[in-house]
Amino acid sequence: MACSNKDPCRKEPTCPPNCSYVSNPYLETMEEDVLYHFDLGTKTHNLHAMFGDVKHGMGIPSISIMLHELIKLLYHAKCTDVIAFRIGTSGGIGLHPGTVVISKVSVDACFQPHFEQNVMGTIKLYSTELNEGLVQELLTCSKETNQFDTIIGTTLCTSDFYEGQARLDGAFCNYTYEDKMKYLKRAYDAGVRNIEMESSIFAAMCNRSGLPGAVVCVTLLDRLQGDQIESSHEVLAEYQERPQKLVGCYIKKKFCKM
Ligand code: R2B
Ligand code: URA
Repeated sequence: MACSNKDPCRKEPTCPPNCSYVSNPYLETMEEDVLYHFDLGTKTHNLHAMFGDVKHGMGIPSISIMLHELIKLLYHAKCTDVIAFRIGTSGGIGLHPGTVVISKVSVDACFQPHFEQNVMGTIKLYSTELNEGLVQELLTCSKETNQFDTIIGTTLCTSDFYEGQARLDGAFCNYTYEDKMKYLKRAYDAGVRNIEMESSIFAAMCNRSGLPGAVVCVTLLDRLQGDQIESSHEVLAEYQERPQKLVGCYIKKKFCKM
């Protein structure tokens, strides 16, 4: 990579270190980088100590912890008019891989539209319906950009990638191919078009907090055809950009009016 800086009074930029996600040699030449909108800076804060170990995991427990703290952060920061998006990947049911699903509701393994929260041994049920207006606005965006297939559907949220999603390729499997297909077909008949692992608690916590929320996930495979994710790295990388593109388009349209 060629790094050139014509101003002799300024330090020569060095190429970004390997581990970096940024691609800007000038960052290395700055005495301080103030992240204005976060009210953080490289001189005033030890960003590595504060955030160096940030790695959100997968599934309901991880997103639940993150959302608790995010919702409190919004409160302390006195944020208003916030919209929450869960974007990510999923397994499709009866869809071409690469299809983006905007969830109208997240259902549990029995196709019920609620999340069961066990609080001190007592089960509380919270609705997992998603914001209808947001769903329609996102679909309109997808029609306007018209870059990939996008549908509205019900999303099945599970606590496990293998048995929880009726896969035949886990470490354990004490059901048959026929059982799997019967379950996935029942899911399809109940309106389920994709399966992932975070939407139920996301929807429940959005509803409890009053945050309008949307779940937008791309499908990586059609579960009626198989269990293994076999597309190439390049294809999967492109698929994974699709929910970001759709939500990015919504944000631009809604908040960047010229
Ligand atoms: C979708 O993909 C992940 C599992 O591979 C999980 O986080 C999810 O919801
Ligand atoms: N994520 C899931 O949870 N399931 C899949 O099949 C693919 C991605």
